[in-house]
Amino acid sequence: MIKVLGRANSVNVMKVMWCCAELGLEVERIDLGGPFGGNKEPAYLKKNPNGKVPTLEDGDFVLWESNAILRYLVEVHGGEPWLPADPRQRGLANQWIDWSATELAGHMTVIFLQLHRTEADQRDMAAVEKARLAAAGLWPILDAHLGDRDYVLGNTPTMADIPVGAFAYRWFEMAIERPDLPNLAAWYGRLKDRPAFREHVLLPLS
Ligand SMILES: N[C@@H](CCC(=O)N[C@@H](CS)C(=O)NCC(=O)O)C(=O)O
Repeated sequence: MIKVLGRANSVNVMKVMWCCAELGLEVERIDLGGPFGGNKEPAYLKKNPNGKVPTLEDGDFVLWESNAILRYLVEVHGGEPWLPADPRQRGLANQWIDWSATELAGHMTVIFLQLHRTEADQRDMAAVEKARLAAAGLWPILDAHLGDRDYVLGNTPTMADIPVGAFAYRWFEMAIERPDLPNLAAWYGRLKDRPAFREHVLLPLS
């Protein structure tokens, strides 16, 4: 059985758990990291030398980096529609997955860690505002793209929706000022209709 090592409230664990649920995979998730600790223990570092979560175990195969895990899961346990067969569609899916990691994640993480994992009197609100403005400049790119489609690649959700969808949850649920992005909001509403998204992503912000 597949094992996912990592606490449920990690955005990167959320992505993996949401993907597993969409693919109908049986998964054992083990709490690790954050208040649970264990991620700096030698036994864990042997599996994931970064000391971060998530780590996937599929039998004796071990994999870290949440987006690499997503790609592995849809390749080995998924297929169409989650893994687009067409190389151009797959390229576009990877474009959005990489965009989430290289452009969006850093800013979203600053906002989240400051507002939800830092005591109010310790918060660097200038850093929050800088990151919020940066993110507010990025989300319109996805909003424009979603103007003529229901999901990132078209009429059905694929692996491309997962990383941006997990960050969209924080974007829409954190108490921050947001530009009006109707296509993004409609897509987020469609994700919220999905049981797998509700179970693994729509958790209390903590
Ligand atoms: N690029 C990595 C980032 C992993 C990461 O930063 N994980 C965070 C949680 S979202 C972590 O392990 N933080 C330390 C902890 O939970 O103790 C991935 O996508 O898997």
